[in-house]
Amino acid sequence: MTHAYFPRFSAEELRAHQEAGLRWTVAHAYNGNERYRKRLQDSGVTPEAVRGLDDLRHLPVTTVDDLRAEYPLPLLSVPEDEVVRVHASSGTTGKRKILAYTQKDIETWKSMMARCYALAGLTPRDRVQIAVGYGLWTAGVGFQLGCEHFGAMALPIGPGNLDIHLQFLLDMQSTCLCSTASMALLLAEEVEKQRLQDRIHLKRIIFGAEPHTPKMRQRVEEVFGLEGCYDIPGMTELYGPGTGLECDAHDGLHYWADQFILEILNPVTLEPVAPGEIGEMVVTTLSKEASPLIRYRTRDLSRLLPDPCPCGLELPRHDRILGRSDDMIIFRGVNIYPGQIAEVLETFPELSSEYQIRLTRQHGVDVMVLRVERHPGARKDADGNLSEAVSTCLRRRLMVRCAVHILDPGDLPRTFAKSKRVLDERDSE
Ligand code: ADP
Ligand code: K
Ligand code: ZN
Repeated sequence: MTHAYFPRFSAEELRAHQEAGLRWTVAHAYNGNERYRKRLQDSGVTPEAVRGLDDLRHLPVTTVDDLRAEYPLPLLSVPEDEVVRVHASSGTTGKRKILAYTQKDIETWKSMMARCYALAGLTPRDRVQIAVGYGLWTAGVGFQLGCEHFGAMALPIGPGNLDIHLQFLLDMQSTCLCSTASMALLLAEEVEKQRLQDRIHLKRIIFGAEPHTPKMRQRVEEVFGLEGCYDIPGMTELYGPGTGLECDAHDGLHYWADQFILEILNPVTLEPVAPGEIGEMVVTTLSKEASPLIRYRTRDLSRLLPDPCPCGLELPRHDRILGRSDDMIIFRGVNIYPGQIAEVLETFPELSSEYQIRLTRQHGVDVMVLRVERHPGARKDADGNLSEAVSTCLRRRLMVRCAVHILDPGDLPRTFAKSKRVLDERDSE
């Protein structure tokens, strides 16, 4: 690991650094953005009153509604001539979010991304095949900038284009792939189909943008014979991809606490959860200029992992992103996250990682149908018993009744981007 990319802070130094960043951010937002100033004033907060991390809880939270209210340049806290670029989110949930960057914001993001490549064990000799979207999205640009800054060779292909990806894997002998888990799976399936495994020398995959399951990872690792897979978190509001990375201990993700404060709050009461419990990730940036975040509710669910990491890196860790609080399905009055269904499916070796949930309403009653693919190695004639067993398990674990249909491997739609796991058609009937 190249230490140049990692700040060596003691716990006290990190705290002092975060407190200085918090004070700077509150004053910057207060002076630069009308809406922030009003929100802070309404909560009785002046910048002078914010001294340290204990004051964080008195600050109002910022939500996606605040972004909508100031569309198209939300949270803007610098004069417009300091803005050098905008990016937008893919809008998985509702209206597109557009966020602005200053030159310094781009530099910060770039070094965060470079740190990710360093933690994943890359060197400037690596060839990095980037298979995520370029353009308005942060994904392609983020991986690209960080890769060049780190000094490895970027192969900017973008998503889709399976033929070009295969050609580059073969001809360029790429050593690292950056993609969504869905795209990695799609490529792995194609490589297997064309029996190209022995001619490809991919060592690592960095994947993000969507949750993935251990099964997806295992399948991809097996096909490519990888040294490691690294989960990368990121969101447009917080620069883009690269706000942390899974390390070689493969137990959670280190996050860049020198760039933002992470709180885990109960999404209903907005109080901090007990250490190690699941809650909503709420972030406060420490040096972001164009669109600073003060207690921004990400809607993503995770938990802090308080124990020191065996890899020795002192930066703190959170668990992988376990889902979005928006993805919650309310089914016959029961709250369920797709991730909980995925966890049940994980326990059946006869099933693959690919599933889809369809919700409809029949005679005023919610109906759920789960479609899941059989594992390529499993027997088809056992489908009847299998669907029965899965259905029983879901009823016991999540208290939902649903019909389970077992499909052949490859029957569900594949995507280059984020897989859509839930089709909610209850309002269209
Ligand atoms: P959106 O998808 O809302 O349009 P973005 O394109 O900015 O917005 O994507 C950010 C979101 O993608 C995160 O809030 C999170 O829900 C999801 N995401 C990003 N990386 C991961 C990851 N490694 N694991 C799980 N989910 C992720
Ligand atoms: K400009
Ligand atoms: Zn670690």
